[in-house]
Amino acid sequence: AEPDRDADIFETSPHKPFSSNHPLVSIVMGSDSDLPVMKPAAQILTKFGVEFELSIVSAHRTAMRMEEFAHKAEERGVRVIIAGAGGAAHLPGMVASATSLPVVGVPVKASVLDGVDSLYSIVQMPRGIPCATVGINNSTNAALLAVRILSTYQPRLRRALEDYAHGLEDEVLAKVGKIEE
Ligand code: RP5
Repeated sequence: AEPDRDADIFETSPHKPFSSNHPLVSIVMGSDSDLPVMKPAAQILTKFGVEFELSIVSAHRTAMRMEEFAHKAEERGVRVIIAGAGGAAHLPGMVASATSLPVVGVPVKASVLDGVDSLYSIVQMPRGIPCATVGINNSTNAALLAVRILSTYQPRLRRALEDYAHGLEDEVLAKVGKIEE
């Protein structure tokens, strides 16, 4: 199927394609074809009331934009970067090398290798420059990890994470109840 390339999510910004003037989390991806995979991260951050921005930053097609983005993120108030990319997915590691902010990489299943190429590219960052890595296409977990990082200094988020976990528990228990009926 044709990837979902709808750009609504990019269109809410005063200085497009960013979507918040005071983002704590920056979601970047190598291509608009990554958007369907990265959208759940935006949904999680919205649910938790965390301001974020979302944009396309390609490590190889827009190398200078990537450098500038990574260098300026901290002074703009960003606290966590979520970076998704497919194929030879160097974006998260390259961004991590140009900032000391925590970077969470999302391996995007974008190629003939089922996303294993992206996973290995991100998780195998050489010693010295860490890049947290979530499962293939799991931008939900990337956003939840970003919320956990922010919750270290925002007690409101800690409570919200506890509620979220209880919600997951309730969902499973409700299913157990149905099976046993
Ligand atoms: C990577 O190449 C992107 O992150 C994307 O996952 C993949 C394919 O990009 P497009 O050819 O769809 O633009 O840089």
